[in-house]
Amino acid sequence: MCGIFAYLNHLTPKTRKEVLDFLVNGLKRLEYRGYDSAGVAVDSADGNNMAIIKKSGKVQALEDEINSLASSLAFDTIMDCHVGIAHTRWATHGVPNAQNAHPQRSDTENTFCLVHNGIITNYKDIKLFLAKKGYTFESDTDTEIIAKLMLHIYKSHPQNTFQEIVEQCIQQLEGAFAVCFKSKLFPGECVASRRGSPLLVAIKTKTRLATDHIPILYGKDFRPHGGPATNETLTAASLMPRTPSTAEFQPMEEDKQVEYFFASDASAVIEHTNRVIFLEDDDVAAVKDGTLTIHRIRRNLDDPHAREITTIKMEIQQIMKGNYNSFMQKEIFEQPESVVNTMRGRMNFEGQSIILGGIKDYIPEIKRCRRLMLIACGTSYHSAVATRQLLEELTELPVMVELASDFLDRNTPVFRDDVCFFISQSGETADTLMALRYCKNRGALIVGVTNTVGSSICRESHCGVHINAGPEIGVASTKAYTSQFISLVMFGLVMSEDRISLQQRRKDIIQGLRQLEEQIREVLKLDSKVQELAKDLYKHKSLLIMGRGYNFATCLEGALKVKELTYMHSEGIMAGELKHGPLALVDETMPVIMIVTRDPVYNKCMNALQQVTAREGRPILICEKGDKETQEFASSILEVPHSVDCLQGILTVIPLQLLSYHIAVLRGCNVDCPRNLAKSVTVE
Ligand code: G6Q
Ligand code: GLU
Repeated sequence: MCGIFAYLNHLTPKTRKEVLDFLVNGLKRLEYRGYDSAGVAVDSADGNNMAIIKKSGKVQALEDEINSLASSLAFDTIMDCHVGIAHTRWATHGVPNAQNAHPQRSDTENTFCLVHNGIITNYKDIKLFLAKKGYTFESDTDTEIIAKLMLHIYKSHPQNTFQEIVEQCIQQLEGAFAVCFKSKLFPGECVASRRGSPLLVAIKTKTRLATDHIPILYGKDFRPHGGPATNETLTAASLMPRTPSTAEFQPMEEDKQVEYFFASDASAVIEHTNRVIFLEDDDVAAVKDGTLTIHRIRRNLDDPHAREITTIKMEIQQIMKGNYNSFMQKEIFEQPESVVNTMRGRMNFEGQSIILGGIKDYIPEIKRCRRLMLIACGTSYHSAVATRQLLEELTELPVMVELASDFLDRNTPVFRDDVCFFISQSGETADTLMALRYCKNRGALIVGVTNTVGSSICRESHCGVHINAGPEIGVASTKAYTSQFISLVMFGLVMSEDRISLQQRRKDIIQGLRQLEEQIREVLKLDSKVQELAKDLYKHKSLLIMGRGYNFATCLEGALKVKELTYMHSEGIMAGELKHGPLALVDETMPVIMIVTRDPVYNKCMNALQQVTAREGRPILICEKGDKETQEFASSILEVPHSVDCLQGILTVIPLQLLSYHIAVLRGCNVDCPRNLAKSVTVE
């Protein structure tokens, strides 16, 4: 996830400084989507080449760099027609530094350059192919192969248009992407496309546009080999504005003035125009001579004739958060996509195989170790608790789960043949980092599991898994948790690949992973029901969440969410421990949530449920859909779809994320920035 922004002015003279300001401000609006490095490409001052300026860190660092280059960039030069592209990155391949920042380029001549959001899963194959053809690479990104591939296609088909080259290029790409290209060969032209990552085109004209749709040109009936267009084409004339007073189009010279913006979301363009087209997967949008065309390679029966130009009426803040009231709420609802991104390019559902590129070379060594240690803090620690049981089963190794802070307090013995996993969304948590160094000093193999490429934990690990959940802005961790959970499950699957006795189990889990996206969508539909429950709960002082086995981690994580967001007391209780103390808390007034799913400890959970109801407790139940027998004892129920036991925790935690969110709203708490807490805890 990252921010793409491009600006094209056609017959609308702008100084170079104005163009750069547009680009940088566009990036600032998108910074919430990714912020580890940033870059821009504009025409060079002499107009014969491109100037690509990149900087690691926030957009501010890029802006400072641009300002320091003021004289060589010729800020005051006026450009009538120009294309600038810009990017703020959230690294997935290659650490955040200037070299890996975007735009990435095809060659030192800057023949083609592009900005990219997403992950190209077959980049290694393409890189190999291009390397054989003599191409060399200057970054560690997956993105760079796209630039080189563009050049390669161009060299093979020099007669092709810019748009055709992009069309051929994206046909070779697998994975998710939004891309926006600029080329030295095609000045004044910009081409963009998307598959799986968002992208829009915004149009600004002086007066009202004469059209509210852009016809789609389909490859089959549209200029097969550079011949004339046979489809309805959108000409500069039809895109031109007309003055509101006349119904007739009047092609006056000034009406040809048009500006286009390409952006990952509308927050970056809304200050310029509210007329936007949301591109669909595999659309190729091209601007040439001030005219926008949208192309698709082939036409299916139900495909539309045109893309609508919509008028958006949202405030910037609202757009950044989508239709959500807070980043946390948005991140909860992003989970169907973020879990897919965690698995993208790693899980082969057909072949039942999994590759974790960042640790694959270490797997033989890990298989020989004497124990696995999972070390983390807070929510990240809970992802370790959630997967411990499965890792024990799939690896047949002892698995210790440790809170990083406590681990250091104890001078815990660690040995050379230990493998230590450090799980951290930010990759910067001081306690986790200290524990990492402690284990590294003792010779253990260090595996980082983080959401932040290039973070301290990433850099100091021997190998690792990037969870690819995209930036998490809300202090309360939600989508990072489910992605950490899945990353650890995938690790277990890799470790058990050659265990004959575990084949059926692995198949079930892989099948379960495949269904997660849909099942999470279904769980999210509980939102309004959860909101109703929150109305009953928000005035209480305390909330107990009980469960055991695979669902115990959900209790801990749910209680942590409630605590940090609502400032209510909440406790995750291991149901097996009830009789040993916590049962004393239960009476008819104490709010209790119990998680009871059809897993190996179902009967034991039912015992706990009866212990609670016998004390007049009327628990809210999180259980499997249609499980009438269990539901009999509940005051209210939240049904989640059935999954394989070890993945059920991904589905049971979501209602608790939603519940803590709604209680926090009702109590008037700041959801994204709970009091006393920070997103990244860099002090011990
Ligand atoms: C909770 C939190 C918090 C977090 C820890 C560890 O909602 O965001 O508990 O998980 O502070 O942070 P890292 O995962 O970044 O190491
Ligand atoms: N995969 C690309 C990279 O790591 C793009 C990441 C992004 O979306 O910011 O460079």
